[in-house]
Amino acid sequence: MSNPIRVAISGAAGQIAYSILFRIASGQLFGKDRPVHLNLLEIPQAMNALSGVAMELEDCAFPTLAGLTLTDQAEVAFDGIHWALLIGSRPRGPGMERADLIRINGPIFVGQGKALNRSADDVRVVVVGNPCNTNCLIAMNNSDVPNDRFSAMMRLDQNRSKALLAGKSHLPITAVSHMVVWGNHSNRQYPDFENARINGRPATELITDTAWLRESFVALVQERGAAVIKARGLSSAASAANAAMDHVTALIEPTADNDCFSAAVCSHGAYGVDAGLIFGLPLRTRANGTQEVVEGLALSPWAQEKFNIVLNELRTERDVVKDLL
Ligand code: NAX
Repeated sequence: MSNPIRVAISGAAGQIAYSILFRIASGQLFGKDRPVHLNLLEIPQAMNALSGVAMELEDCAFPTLAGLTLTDQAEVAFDGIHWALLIGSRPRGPGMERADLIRINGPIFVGQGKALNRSADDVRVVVVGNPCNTNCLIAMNNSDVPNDRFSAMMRLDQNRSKALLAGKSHLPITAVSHMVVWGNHSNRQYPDFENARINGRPATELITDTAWLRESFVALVQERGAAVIKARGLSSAASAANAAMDHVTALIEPTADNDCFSAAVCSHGAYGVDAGLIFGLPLRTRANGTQEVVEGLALSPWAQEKFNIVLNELRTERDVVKDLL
């Protein structure tokens, strides 16, 4: 077996971590022939719970699990790592506004951004903890790690969108491609059914119910997280962990010729998005493992209006944390 790949996971005693750690440790993400060393980061109050998670990981006797490091210090967790999955953050409490959440979580990502300077040269940083786009913006701006190594997760939104379009058209998930979710992982995101394809054809040719697409579909995707909380009493965890696996895989494996995927990355100005914002964009991974933005997708005036709403939301979030950048 080769040298272990070192993966840091923050919020490692939380719900999403509980769904992803065992899949990574079992070799499902980086391969059955690639040992993995997990650096598990938590806050001091959760270290005891984390020790229980570590016991369970050990008790699985995964051949690919080369070792575990448990810590409440980001500098320790990020030392020499190849991947950082930043899942940990404070949840939104009752009566808390989005701006409050941004201000509470922002400082965490200042410290973690600086600590990422200890990671390996080829590190990739994936932010899942909410508000993930702006947390990613803060970490990126406080780190010497190159901007193109940072991304925030829109994949759950992409997967939710695909499942809905497949269900509506009575076709398998694999029939849906080019599912772009623009902007922010928030309820102002715009899941772009106009550019989606089903069996290679525009989705709007197979699903002709425009009212459903514009009103029901968009709102269902935007509000899906809230619907899960309402039904389950807890936020999406297994599906979020699954999306994080898909997100990492999409960054590693070349994208199929006839597709693209959605992730929030540092804008270079495509589609009129301010350079430097962490914005959900259509991406492709090249054969050499780097990403390119798919340019030239058309937005109807109706779609452009949705796009502008989420762009303005992210500009506002950036303004709220400007002293942290
Ligand atoms: P949990 O509350 O179960 O777990 C979060 C964990 O993070 C806790 O164990 C907590 O102690 C830890 N934590 C808090 N501050 C930390 C810090 N400074 N360093 C290290 N660990 C820290 O939440 P969970 O359900 O696992 O969700 C985690 C985050 O993912 C939340 O912010 C949630 O909103 C976000 N989500 C993001 C999604 C996305 O698509 N981007 C979807 C799912 C999820 O809502």
